[in-house]
Order: sequence, then structure tokens, then C-alpha cells
Amino acid sequence: MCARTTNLERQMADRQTEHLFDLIDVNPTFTHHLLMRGGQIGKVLKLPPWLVAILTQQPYARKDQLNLTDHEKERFLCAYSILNANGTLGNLVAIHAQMHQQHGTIRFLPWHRVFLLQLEMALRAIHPDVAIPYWDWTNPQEQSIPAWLQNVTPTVNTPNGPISVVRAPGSPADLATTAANVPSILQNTTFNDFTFQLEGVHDFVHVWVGGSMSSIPTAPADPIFWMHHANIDRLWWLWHVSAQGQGKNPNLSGLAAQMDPWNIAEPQTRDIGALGYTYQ
Ligand SMILES: [Cu+2]
Repeated sequence: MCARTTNLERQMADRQTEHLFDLIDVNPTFTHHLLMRGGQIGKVLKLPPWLVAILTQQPYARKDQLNLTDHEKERFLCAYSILNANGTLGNLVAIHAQMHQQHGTIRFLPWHRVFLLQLEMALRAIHPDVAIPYWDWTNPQEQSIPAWLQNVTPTVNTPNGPISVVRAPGSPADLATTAANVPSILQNTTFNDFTFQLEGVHDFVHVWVGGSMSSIPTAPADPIFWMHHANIDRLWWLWHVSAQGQGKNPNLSGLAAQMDPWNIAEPQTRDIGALGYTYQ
């Protein structure tokens, strides 16, 4: 497990297919075998366009959960349950339970960007067409638990014991009230103000979902955690490419700029295109 993590760390700045190669020691998948054949296979076989896009290393899209087809939902949930069964998910939940100065600091956004990529690389090693969907709770149509997740409450085995996902969501009106802060948050002109306010809204959404999501050591067991954080990551990207946010990054240096336990430095987290994904 340690060897795999080290490989992942080393490759993090590289493109998506190269991340996938690194998982092969521990969880060999047919995706790896396909990607190892790379461009060669694309020349001799006719393949679906989405697979050609992966083989030619084009950025993949994280989509609004509202727009997923039934097939896309099924593929995401299936890959998620495989990562639960093989321990990958439980290990990530345990990392989130540790102290990495990832909450209440200016590391919040870059740290969680790296954290999401860890799960997403593992998901895509199972199903290469899957990305983490985002739950856009700023959209009035999404101000409740998405219907397709209501019965998805897995028990996740972690090194610290099993976590059975439970929820006790608040009212759509409460979620709407909090989400209404987002337009003014996007008007901030300093990174520190922006991240401080966005993290506050993020905290409230955790509390709103309730149950496992309300507690740091258990939250990532719930698939909605990853979709909530993809939305936070998306809002950060929206701000980052806006006139207000352009060129503004967290003022981190030395050890504080290292997104431990991964060997990724904050500057490597700034461009989602370089990390291999986009928001759609
Ligand atoms: Cu967190």
C-alpha cells in the first residue's frame, strides 16, 4: 500500500493515464491493460469516442449530478462500491480523519482538490469513463438530497472500524438561504476572504446533510461528500478564472505548501486542466 501511495505521489502532476498506471501494482484492472496499449490500439481497432478521448489524454468532464444519465449514475456507484470493497475508500476516509491542517486554514481548497483526485483516479481505474459528479446545491432544483442517492447509504470499512452512512437532511429553504451567499462570495477580491467565506458555506452544507456528513472522521464515507466537495472545487475554479480571482492563490510556503500526506505542492493544484479535468 505504501509503495503504491509513493508512486501516486510521484506521478500526481502527470496526466491522468499515467496516474492510472500507478494503481496497477495493487488493483490490476482491465482499464490499465487498455491504457498500456495506448495509441497503438486506437490505430488498429474502432473504439467509442469517449475511450479515444481517454487514450489521447484529453481532459475529462465532471458533470452536474442533475444531468447524469441512469447509466452514468450506475457506473459511478458501481465503481464506488468496488473501492469500498477493496479498501481504497476506507483508507481515504481515514486520511481525512487525520490532522493535515485541511480545515479552517487556507489549505482547505488545495488540500481537498488533491483529496478528490485520489478517489477519482481510483474510480477511473475501475471505470475509465467515470468522474466525480458535482452536487450543485446553489441550483434550486438541487436543494435536497439527490433522489438517486437517497438509498445509497453504504457501510464503509476503514482502518479505524466500519462507518454506516446515515443522514438527517434539513429543509430545502435552509439550504437555499445558505446557497444564496455564493454570488457575493464570488465577488471577493482576495483569496483569504474568498476561501474563508466559501468554507463557511461548505461547513453549513455538511451540517445540513447531517449524520455521517456532519463529522470530519466519517463524512467521506458518504458518496455525497465527494459530490459536495466537487461543487466547492468548481466554485473555486469559477472564481479563479474570474476577473476577481485571477492570479490569486493561497500564500503558502515551506511545509504548509505541501499537501500531505501526498507529495504535491500547492502550485501544482492551481490549474485543473493540467490535473486532467474540467467542469461541464
Ligand atoms: Cu474535509
